[in-house]
Amino acid sequence: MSSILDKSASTSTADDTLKAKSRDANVISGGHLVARALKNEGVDTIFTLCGGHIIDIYDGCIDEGIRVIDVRHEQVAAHAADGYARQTGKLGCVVTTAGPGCTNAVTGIATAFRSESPVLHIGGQGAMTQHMMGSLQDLPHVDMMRPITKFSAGVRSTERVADMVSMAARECFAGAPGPAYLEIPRDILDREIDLPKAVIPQPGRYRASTRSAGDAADVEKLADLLVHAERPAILFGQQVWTARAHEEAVALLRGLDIPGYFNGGSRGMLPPNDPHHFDRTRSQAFARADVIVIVGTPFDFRMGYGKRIGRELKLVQIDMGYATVGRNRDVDLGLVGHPGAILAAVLQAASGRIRDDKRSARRDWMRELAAAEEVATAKLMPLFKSDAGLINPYRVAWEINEFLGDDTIYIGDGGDVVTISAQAVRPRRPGQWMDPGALGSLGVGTGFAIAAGLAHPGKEVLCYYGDGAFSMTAFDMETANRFKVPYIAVVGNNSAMTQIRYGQLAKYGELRGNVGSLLGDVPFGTFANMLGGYGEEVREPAKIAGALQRARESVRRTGRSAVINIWVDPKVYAPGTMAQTMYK
Ligand SMILES: Cc1ncc(C[n+]2csc(CCOP(=O)(O)OP(=O)(O)O)c2C)c(N)n1
Ligand SMILES: [Mg+2]
Repeated sequence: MSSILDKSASTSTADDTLKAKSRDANVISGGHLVARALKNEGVDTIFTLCGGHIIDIYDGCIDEGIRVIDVRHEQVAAHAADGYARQTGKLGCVVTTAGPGCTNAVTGIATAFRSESPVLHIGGQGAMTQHMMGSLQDLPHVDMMRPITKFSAGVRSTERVADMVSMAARECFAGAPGPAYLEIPRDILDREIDLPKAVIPQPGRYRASTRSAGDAADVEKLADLLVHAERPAILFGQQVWTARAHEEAVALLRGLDIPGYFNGGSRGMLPPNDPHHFDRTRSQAFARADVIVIVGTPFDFRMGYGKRIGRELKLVQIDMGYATVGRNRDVDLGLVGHPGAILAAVLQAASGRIRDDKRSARRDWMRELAAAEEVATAKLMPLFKSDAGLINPYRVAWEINEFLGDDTIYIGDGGDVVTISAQAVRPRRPGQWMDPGALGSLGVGTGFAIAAGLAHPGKEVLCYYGDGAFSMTAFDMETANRFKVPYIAVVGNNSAMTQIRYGQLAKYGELRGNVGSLLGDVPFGTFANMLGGYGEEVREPAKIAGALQRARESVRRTGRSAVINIWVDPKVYAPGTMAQTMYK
């Protein structure tokens, strides 16, 4: 397709021709100091949507070789920065202009906040010389962002720009990770100062290690508990992946013969067929266990605030955040620190101490749970294999799981169709599951897909959307195509906001229950065609597998994202929706 713009001058910051400097090497501007500090922090990519306030940061990124990924909506930029942090284990960075640039990014930053994802949000602001005068797009950004970040501040001088970027980055990793916001006024970004006057923290010299194993006495206590347990179980949460503690976690499960359960980003830490991997029997295990260890996930609504865990057992909580341990639920033992350091220390302290009778008791325990897992799977099988004329969303979930490759990163973005998919989809490797987390934000998928593709160019990316969620951010599929990170989008289309509609129908009946939650019938496959990619409408269950294959081949061949729009039965609901457990 021809373009009305001459794009022969590369837009890529990796292009050396752009780097020819015309500036005096002894002076540096605020925008260039931002880029220098980001580079020192190991940031190789920023996600952004342009605005006059922030263009000097882009210019600095050219000098530092930082990739600038420009999207069509700041929400996507923020989700992508969050997704990039999740996929790389490093600081994610989103740069927005003042006012609406910042407000549009709020959902992405809030999502990172509830998911404890380290994201630095740098925002523009009117010039200091126009402070409080009503400049274009002026808003109290720092105050607005404070409750949804770990740190929110404004930069007051060009000399301190790099220093404050480093300060904000450090705050992102203090305790449980999370986002930070930094506002930089336009004149501070544009001003040039003598290089020696700039405070520029050096790489590796402004942050201490986060690998603290906590209190050694408590590590011993936990080792003792696990050595003597007959029916232990461990639940691993998002933090275990965020902190890249998966190897230590797996070593502990195997070394001490303990069944493992996984939620959020820790799904995929063990392959589905591993004897220590369990996913259908968590409530059974929690009801019968004698020791439960919760690692890196809070007692929030997803855990029933801890209320459903029995009182007769020993409950241990390990978390990176001091304030999370013991919140909502008393625990018998709490440990604060890096989950990998703690779990490695516990394994070492417990190794070789498990008596044979205890070991055989827990092997029986694992056999009992494995048998219960099989029963649970057999119960779901008729739904997974459903041939119903109107496609059952359980069948879609099953087909997607069958389709996943060893390297596919799976992203879920939607209501009931995606909740249902969690019962079937089992990512094959660590880091290959992405969900919004506790904020439950619809619209994360497109940004996450872009981030996953950029972080792992060799991996396949599949995002399963509800039709409601897809329409929120899908236009940035163009961004994915433009930056050569095409992905497979699958839409479970029930022409409704089904997860909400169910509760309305249950409470208000057919006559009054359909307000605000019905959507039009949109053939989303054509959306992919518009962007030069493959699209297909699927209306029969037997045709799902072939359509997914065609999408895979087309993405590989054309470098354009594909959309498989699967029309699903609007009357099939997720179990949690029918029990309305998310509100309990
Ligand atoms: C940004 C945002 N707005 C509103 C909601 C409330 N909400 C939760 S599920 C849902 C319906 C989603 O519809 P769809 O993506 O089509 O999935 P379905 O439930 O229909 O399978 C809505 C609106 C939300 N979670 N996030
Ligand atoms: Mg829907």
